[in-house]
Amino acid sequence: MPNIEQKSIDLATQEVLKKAKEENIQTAWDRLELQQPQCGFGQLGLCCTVCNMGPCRIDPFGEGAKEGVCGANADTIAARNLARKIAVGASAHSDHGRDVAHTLSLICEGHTHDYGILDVEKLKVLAQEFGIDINKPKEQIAKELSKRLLEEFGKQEGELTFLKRSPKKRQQIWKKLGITPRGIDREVVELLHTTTMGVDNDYKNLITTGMRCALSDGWGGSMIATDVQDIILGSPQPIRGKVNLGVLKENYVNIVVHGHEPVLSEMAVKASLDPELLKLAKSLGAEGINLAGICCTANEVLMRHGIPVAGNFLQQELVIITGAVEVMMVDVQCIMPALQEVASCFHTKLVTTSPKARFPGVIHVEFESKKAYEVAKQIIRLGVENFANRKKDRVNIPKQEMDLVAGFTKEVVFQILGGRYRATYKPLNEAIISGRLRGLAGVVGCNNPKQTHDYFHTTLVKELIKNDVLVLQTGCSAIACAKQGLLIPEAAKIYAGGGLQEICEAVGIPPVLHLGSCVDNSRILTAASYIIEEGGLGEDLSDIPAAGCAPEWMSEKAITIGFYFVASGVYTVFGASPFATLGSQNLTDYLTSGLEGIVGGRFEFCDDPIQMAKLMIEHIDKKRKALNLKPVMYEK
Ligand code: XCC
Ligand code: SF4
Repeated sequence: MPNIEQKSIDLATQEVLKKAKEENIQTAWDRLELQQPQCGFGQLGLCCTVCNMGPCRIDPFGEGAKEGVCGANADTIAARNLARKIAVGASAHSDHGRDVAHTLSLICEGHTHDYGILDVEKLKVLAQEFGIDINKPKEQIAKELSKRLLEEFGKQEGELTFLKRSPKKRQQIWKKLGITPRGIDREVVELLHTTTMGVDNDYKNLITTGMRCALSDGWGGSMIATDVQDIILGSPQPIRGKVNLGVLKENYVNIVVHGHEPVLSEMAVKASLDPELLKLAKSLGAEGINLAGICCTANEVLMRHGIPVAGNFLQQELVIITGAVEVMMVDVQCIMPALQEVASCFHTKLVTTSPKARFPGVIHVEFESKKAYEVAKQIIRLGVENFANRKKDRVNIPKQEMDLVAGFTKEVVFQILGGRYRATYKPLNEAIISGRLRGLAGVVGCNNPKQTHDYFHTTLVKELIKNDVLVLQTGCSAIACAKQGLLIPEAAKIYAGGGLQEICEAVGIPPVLHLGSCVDNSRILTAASYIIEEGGLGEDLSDIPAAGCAPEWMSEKAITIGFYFVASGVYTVFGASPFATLGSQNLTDYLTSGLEGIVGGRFEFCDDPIQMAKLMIEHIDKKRKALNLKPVMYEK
């Protein structure tokens, strides 16, 4: 049994885990132990439940069956299982994108007055990408744009509009391979179709179809989510915030938002400032209402409002176990079913809001864009009224809280880097060309109790910045590094190499830039395209001295993100188990080497954070060499 220090490096997490143990409350770490040993066939990707002749399993090493009842072998079964995960991950982020685009259409039809068009510039940029005339009132532009955006989901032919953002050469590679996504829903459905019994039996072809589906998320659904959220909620700007369980306040009504879609959390921000609710809170003995977030929706309200982040994925149960949370309101994705039981050990009210994501017996207040503010107010009122039920003797809020700076986007990052009047990537490109910066890394993804919580993210990122690699982050990974103080400008002096330090000091940025939630990985794709457009670093995304990594991933969404990065030409390292492909050596070889000659990117599986950094740096150096760039200025 791992001790508490092996479960997490985060002191606040350790403290609450001790409390959970004393009070006999189960967390994900305990349930992981109860699952031991986990199913070996599942771990190898060799369990097939696709049809009712099964379930079948392949014994790759012993004397057991090498084929399922239908004759499917290890390669087919492992690739099919993986393809299904890509489809599910894409459906999650893209369905989120659809809901946001739908909200935009409600705004311009006058069906909701709780949101507006806050970034008119961005609205116009998008409209132009879709060939919409922008010489008309913004509502009219938005109306046409939302229609076109929603059509991207159901399109049957042609190609997704945002693909045009990528370098010409990349578009040609996709065309040649036949992986240019046509419509978002179409790619998900087609991929699922190919995985049913007796359709695609070629593991390589399954991966090809999988890449097309993943691209439809990265350059489609997720990109729509990010960009339309910026339009209707405002584009983030660099902003200070605080992170970790210490952001909960003893004398306040604590409301926690958890999930993914900021159309809900944004309203919670507004409602938490409602004078009527504040008055009620005070009349019930609280000093005020304190809103905090968990997971990606936390990143959204942090990026736009500086709302504190209570923690990342593995802290969702712990935030309740502090005993200080009146309401946790959730929408979709990454919400552990266990929350219901944990909440029942305390006064905390768990409130579901999405018709897509309910728990039996849990309070459900359905969120509707048409009466968004009203719904948010109703939920926060539940919290305020629940304050009196808090058991003071069961409250333990850890002290740990850390400052951070977030709110970087593809637009502002590089404005800050020097383009005072116009967003330009010149200073960034020059920094890489001159060797002041070695390159860029995207470090993203979840937590997983199989790995020491936050240890992989933070160890990897420290090693990268030490070697003058500027790190771009999203999701729970960004929260992990923020907790360890890596997202403040001062971190450069302590952790960064000489070149990165000079840049951070000159422009006042942290060595690790927080770009937002997981749909905002699409910001990284667009930023990379701008880098190529600026010039001097090759012609294709695969030429850039850059690498990606999801060191503590758990969600299917992470797999989809990995695939759209790889299919866009990025070398991408995954920690923990290698997607359960191990049972098929052919598939594993294809993902980790075969793909490079085809799409320019490939996967790497690695379970040591220092080694991950080493591999990423090696790749970055390889790309620097191919571009004939000067040696890195401050070689370690
Ligand atoms: Fe979920 Fe997005 Fe993963 Fe965190 S990083 S555990 S997906 S909240 Ni997206
Ligand atoms: Fe078994 Fe083939 Fe059916 Fe899968 S599809 S369960 S391998 S018979």
